[in-house]
Amino acid sequence: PQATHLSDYRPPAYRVTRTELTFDLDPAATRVKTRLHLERHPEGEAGDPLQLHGEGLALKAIALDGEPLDADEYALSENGLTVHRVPERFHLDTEVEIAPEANTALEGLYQSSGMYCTQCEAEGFRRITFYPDRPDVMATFSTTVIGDAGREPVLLSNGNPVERGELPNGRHFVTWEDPHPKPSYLFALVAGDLKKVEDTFTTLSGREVTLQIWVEEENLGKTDHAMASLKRAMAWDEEAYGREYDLDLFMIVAVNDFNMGAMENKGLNIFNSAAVLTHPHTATDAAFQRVESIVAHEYFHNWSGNRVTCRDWFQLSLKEGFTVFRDQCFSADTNSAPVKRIEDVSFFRTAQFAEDAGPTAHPVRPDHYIEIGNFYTLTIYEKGAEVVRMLANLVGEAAFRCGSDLYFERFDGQAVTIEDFVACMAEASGLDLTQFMRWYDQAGTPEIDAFGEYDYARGEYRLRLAQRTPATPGQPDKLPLHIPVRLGLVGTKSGRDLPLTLDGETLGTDAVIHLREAEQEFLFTDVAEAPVPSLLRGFSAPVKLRFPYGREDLAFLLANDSDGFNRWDAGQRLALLALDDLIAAHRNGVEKVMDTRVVDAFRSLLAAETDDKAVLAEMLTLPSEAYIAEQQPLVDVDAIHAARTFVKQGLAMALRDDFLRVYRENHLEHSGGEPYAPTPEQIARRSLKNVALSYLMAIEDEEGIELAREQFAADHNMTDVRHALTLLTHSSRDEFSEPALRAFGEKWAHDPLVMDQWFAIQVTRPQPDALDRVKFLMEHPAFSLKNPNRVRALIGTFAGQNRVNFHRLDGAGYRLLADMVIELNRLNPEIAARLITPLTRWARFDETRQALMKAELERIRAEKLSPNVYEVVEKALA
Ligand code: B3K
Ligand code: ZN
Repeated sequence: PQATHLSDYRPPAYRVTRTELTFDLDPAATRVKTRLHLERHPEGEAGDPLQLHGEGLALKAIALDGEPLDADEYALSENGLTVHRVPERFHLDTEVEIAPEANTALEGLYQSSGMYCTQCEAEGFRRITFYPDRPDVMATFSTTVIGDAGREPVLLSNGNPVERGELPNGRHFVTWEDPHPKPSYLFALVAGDLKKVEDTFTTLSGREVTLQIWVEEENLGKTDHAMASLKRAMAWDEEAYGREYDLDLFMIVAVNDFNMGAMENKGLNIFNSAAVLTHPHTATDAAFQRVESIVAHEYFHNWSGNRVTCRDWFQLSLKEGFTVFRDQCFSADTNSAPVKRIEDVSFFRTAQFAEDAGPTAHPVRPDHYIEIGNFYTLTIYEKGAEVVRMLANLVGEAAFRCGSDLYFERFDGQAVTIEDFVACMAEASGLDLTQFMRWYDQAGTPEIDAFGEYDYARGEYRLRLAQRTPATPGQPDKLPLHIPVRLGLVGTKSGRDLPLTLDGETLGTDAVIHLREAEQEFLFTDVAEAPVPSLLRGFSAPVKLRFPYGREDLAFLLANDSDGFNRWDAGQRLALLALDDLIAAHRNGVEKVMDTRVVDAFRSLLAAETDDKAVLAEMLTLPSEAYIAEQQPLVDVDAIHAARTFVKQGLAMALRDDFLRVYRENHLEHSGGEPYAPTPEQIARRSLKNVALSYLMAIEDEEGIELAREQFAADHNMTDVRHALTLLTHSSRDEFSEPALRAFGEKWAHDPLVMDQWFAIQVTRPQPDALDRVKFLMEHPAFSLKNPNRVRALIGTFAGQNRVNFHRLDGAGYRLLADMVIELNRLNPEIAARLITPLTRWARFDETRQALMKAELERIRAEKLSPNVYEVVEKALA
C-alpha cells in the first residue's frame, strides 16, 4: 500500500456542481445510476483526464453528454475510472452494481438488521459509485431511492423529500433534494422498516424545524433522552456560537451495526444504536451522558464540518478537534463543569498520552497516511480539542467568538485548512499565533520540568520552567511550543491564593503565563508568604508537568487549592506517590505499608463533604491501573494491580464506617425512592455512593456485600444494577455473582446493548478465569464477530481493561487478540486495525512480554493484510 502526503495536495482537475443519484435497492444487486454535472476547475488544464474513485464497483454503463463511451475512451483500475478526454463542461452518466448484503466492512452501502444504510466518511462513497471522492469537491445532491414497499416502507436521504410514488412490482420511491453543496463523505441513505418519533424545534429566527428519530419498533421507548439532548444542543449552538440549523428537517437514525459512534451526514445523522438509545433500565448514567454528548457533537458538525468542511483529510482535526471542544463545552454547561473536565482530562492523560508515546504517534495534523480510516484517533479528536481550548483561552472569550463568527462567515460552503481557522483567531485577537501552529505539526506529549524557590528576605518566588518534547517516529527533533500555564500561588499560612505580580504587572490571583522558550524563568514579586504553586490549573495545556511536590504539599493543595481541578489532581498525585512505593515494595518482595497521609487525606474529604458530590466521587477514585502504568518507566502489570488493590483495601479498612455512612446517605432508595432521572444531582449521588460501595466491596465487607446484593435485586436503574453486578462479579463470592449473572443474562437476552454490558462485566473480572470466559462467551448466541459493538464489548474490553489477564505470562491473552485481528482483517479492516492497539504498546513491558507481543504482531504481519491493519502493524514493528 502507498502513502498519501499532505505536501502532494493539488486541487481537483474537475469539480462536480450537481450530483443526481438513483438507487434501485437489492441486497445482492443494487443498481446505482449516477449523473454528474462537471466542469473544469479554474486551476485545471484543457486535456486533463477525468479521474474518479471507485472500489468494488461493477460498471454496467457509461456515457458522456448522453453518448455511450467506447472501451478505449476510458480505463478502469482497482481504484477507479479514468475518462481520457473530456470537454470543459459536461455531464457523465454511469451505472454500477453493488452488493450491500456482502459488505461486512460497514463502509459504503451495507445492510444492518435487514435495513440498508451507509457510512461514507472518509472514503466510503467510492464503494457506492464512481466519483471524485474527496472533501474539496462539493455538489448539491438529488437522490432517488427505490425499494420494496413492504420491506422498505421508509426511504431516507439528505435534505428534503420532494417527490414520492408507487412503482410496478410492489416497489416505491422517494426523491430527496439537498440544496446545500456537500462533499461525498456526507452523503447518506437509509431504507427499511423503521418507526419514527417526531418533535419540533423553533430556531432563534423563528423557523420551525421537524426533528425525527428513526428506530426499529422495539426501540421506540428509548429515544426521549436523545431528542431532549438534540433540542438542548440546537439551542446551545444558537446561544454560544450564533449558529442556526439550515434545513426544515433533521433526522437521526439508529443502526445496530456501526463502526464508530455516529456520523454527521447532512440532515440525516446515522447513529450507532449504542450512542442514541437510552432507558433507565438499560443504560447507565455514563451512557446517558455519552448519548447527550454524541447527539450534540454530530449536530454541531452541521456548521463545524458540513457548512465549512476540510480541504483534505490531513485537516481532519479542523472539524473534529473543534467539534469535540464544542461538545465538551456544551456538556460542561449542561452538567457539572468541574466533573466534566476531570473526566475528560483523566481519560486524555491515560489514553492520548499513551498513543502519543507509542509507535502510532502522529501530529494533530499528520503529514502522511496509508489509510485515513486509521486516523480517527485520540490525537486528532481529543488533542485537537485541547489545542482549540488553548486557543480559546489564549485569545479570550470575546475574540474567540469573533474569530469563530469570522471563520463560519468567510468560509461558508468551502473546504478549508487548519491555517484558515487559526488565521481567523489571529485576526480577531491581534495575537501572533505563528509559534502556536507547532501544536498542529509536532507529535508527542511535551514534558515540563518545573522548579520553584521562595526567597523569604525579598518576598520573591522564582519559578523555572523547562520544556522538552520527546522524539516520536519520523520526528527526532522538536521545537519549543507556546504553552499557556495557568497558575496560582497558594500561601502556606493563609491557605489562600496570593496576589501575583510578574515583571511589575499585577495579574490577580490566578493567571496564565506563557512558556515559549526551551527554558524560562518567571519571577513573582511581593509574595507575602511561602507558597505552594498550583500549576497547570484546569489542565491549561496537554502536557506532562513535573514539580518536586512533597506529600505534605499535595495534602495541602488537596485541602486548599481554589482550583477544583487541581485539588483533584493533587489527590491523584498524592495517591501516585504512595502507589510508587508500593509497586517498588511488591517488586522487591518487601512488606507493603499503607501511607497514612493518604488515609488522612481521604478521611478529611469524607468528613468535610464540602465538595459537590460529583467532584467528591472523583476525588475518592484512585488513579486507574492504566494511568498508573502511564507513569511508570516500565509497566509491571501485576505490581500495579497489587499496589492499587492494597491501597484500596487499606482505605476501606481504615474508613469503613465513613464509606458505609456515605453509601447510606446517598442511596436514593433510602430517601424516598425518586424515579430515575439523569440529572446532575442524581448522577452525583449515585456516583458517590457507588464509589463508597466499591471500597466496601474491596474488602468484601459482609455488610457491603449485602448492600450490593440488595442494590442489584432492587433493580431500580441500570447504573446501580450494573455497578452492583460488577462489584459482585469482580469479588471472590461466585455464590452470589453466578446466580445474579445468570438472571441478568436471561432477562436481557433480547437486548444487544444490555448484553454488551453483561459481556464487559464478566471479561473485566480480575480472577484468572477471565480469558476462558472470553472464549466461552464468544460462543454465546448474542455474540457475533460481524457486529462492532459486540467485538468491542467482549474482546476490546478484555484487551484494553483487564490488564492482569490480557498480559498473562503464558501469552494466551495476546494470542487471542491476534486471532481476532486476523479474522476481522478479512471482515472489517477498520475495526481490526483499532483492536490491535494494546499489542502496539509492547515496548512498555518487560522482555518476556515484549517477545510474546511482538511474536503475535509478526504472526498478523504474515497474513494477507488490509491497508488498515498493514499500516498499524508496520508501525508497531518498525
Ligand atoms: N465524523 C465521524 C467519523 C466517522 C469516520 C469513520 N471512518 C464521526 C464524528 O466524529 O462525528
Ligand atoms: Zn466528529
